[in-house]
Amino acid sequence: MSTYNVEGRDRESLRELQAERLRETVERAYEHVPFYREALDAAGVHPDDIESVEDVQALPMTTKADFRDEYPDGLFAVDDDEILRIHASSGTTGKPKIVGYTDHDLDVWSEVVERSLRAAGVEPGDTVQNAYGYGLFTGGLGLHYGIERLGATVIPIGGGQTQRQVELLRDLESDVLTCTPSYALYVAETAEEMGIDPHELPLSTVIFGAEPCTDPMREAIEQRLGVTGIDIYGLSEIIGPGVSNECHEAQDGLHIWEDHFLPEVIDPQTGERVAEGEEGELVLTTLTKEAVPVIRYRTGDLTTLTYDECECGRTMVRMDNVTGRSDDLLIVRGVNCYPSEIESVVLEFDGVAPYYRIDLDREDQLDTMTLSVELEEEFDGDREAIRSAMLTRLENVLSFTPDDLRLVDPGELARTEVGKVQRVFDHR
Ligand code: DLL
Repeated sequence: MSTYNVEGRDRESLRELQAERLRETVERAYEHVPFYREALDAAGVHPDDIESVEDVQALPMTTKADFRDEYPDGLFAVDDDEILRIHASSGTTGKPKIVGYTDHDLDVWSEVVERSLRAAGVEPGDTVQNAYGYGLFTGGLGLHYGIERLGATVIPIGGGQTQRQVELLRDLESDVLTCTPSYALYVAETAEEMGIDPHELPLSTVIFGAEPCTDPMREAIEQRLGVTGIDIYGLSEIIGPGVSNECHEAQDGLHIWEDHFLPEVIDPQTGERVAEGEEGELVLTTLTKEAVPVIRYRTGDLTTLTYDECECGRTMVRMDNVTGRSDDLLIVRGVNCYPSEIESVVLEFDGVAPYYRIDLDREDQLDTMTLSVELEEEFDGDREAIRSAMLTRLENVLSFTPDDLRLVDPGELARTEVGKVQRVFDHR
């Protein structure tokens, strides 16, 4: 840890640094972003009031709707000529959330991604195949510059071209693959189809993110590719990938790079902070961003925070991996559940492939759910038996069962080669 002192810094001095940076951020937002000046005035807070990190609680929150309302650049705090790059969120509905970066922001971004890669166990000289999409999505370029900054070799292949992807993994002897968790599985599947045993590839690590990944899904990735799976988290509004990352030493939560991002967890209903270790919505404040400083951003992502020191020696807080978002909640005939809960139950069963989809419909004013789950190629058991066992287990764990549970043949459900996987289709 000695070369990376900031990550093992004692919490008292970290909090002092955060307080100083919080004050600067609020000042910047107040001076340069009319939206924030109005919101801060309305909340009766002035930048000079910020004396400690706890004072963040007096600040107003920023929501996704605020980004959309201020489209395209109402939240920018610098002049156009200071913006070196633009990215946008991958949202599928409404206007995209546009973000900009100054030279300094790009530097911070590559620094936090470099840190994330080191935490993942990547070393200078390694070869990293970057299969996140390049373009407005922050995944491709975000990882790219961090990989170069670390001194590793980047293969900027981006998403898609999966056969080529597999050939390059083999021929260029990539040590690390960076991509979404669903795509990592698709790469394994494609390799098998090409007659290449994924375990024979030199690949040792997959750094997956941009989508939720439950524990059974992670196990499937690790087993099928014979790798260590490391979770990377981030979002465009805050910077992109590299807000937090799991360390390979413990693989027990994602360290948030707290010298740049200040986390809180709130009850999504009341907006109040929850106690340490309790689940709630992650709220992030940027501490060093110039172009788009963001105050108390409601990410919608559900997690918990742990301040216990990690066995890796890093003192920075860990967040639990994000398996759900507050707006993913499925309400079917009055019963609430998250897709990730369904995923965890379904993937407990042997012979089930990590591919499923949930279709919600409305018939005669009643909500109905169809759950389709794919079977493995090798499955030779009794379909009816597994179907009824799965229904019982769903009932026991989630207190409800889908109206229709379809076990489908291998390869029947669509695969996502580019972008983020969609598993829930709400036709209501
Ligand atoms: O997905 C940034 C990213 C790129 C992260 C590559 C990791 C790797 P957005 O497109 O703005 O940015 O989407 C952000 O994706 O609020 C989460 O809901 C979800 N998300 C991101 N990382 C994870 C993760 C990128 N590791 C939104 N686990 C976030 C679960 C994740 N969900």
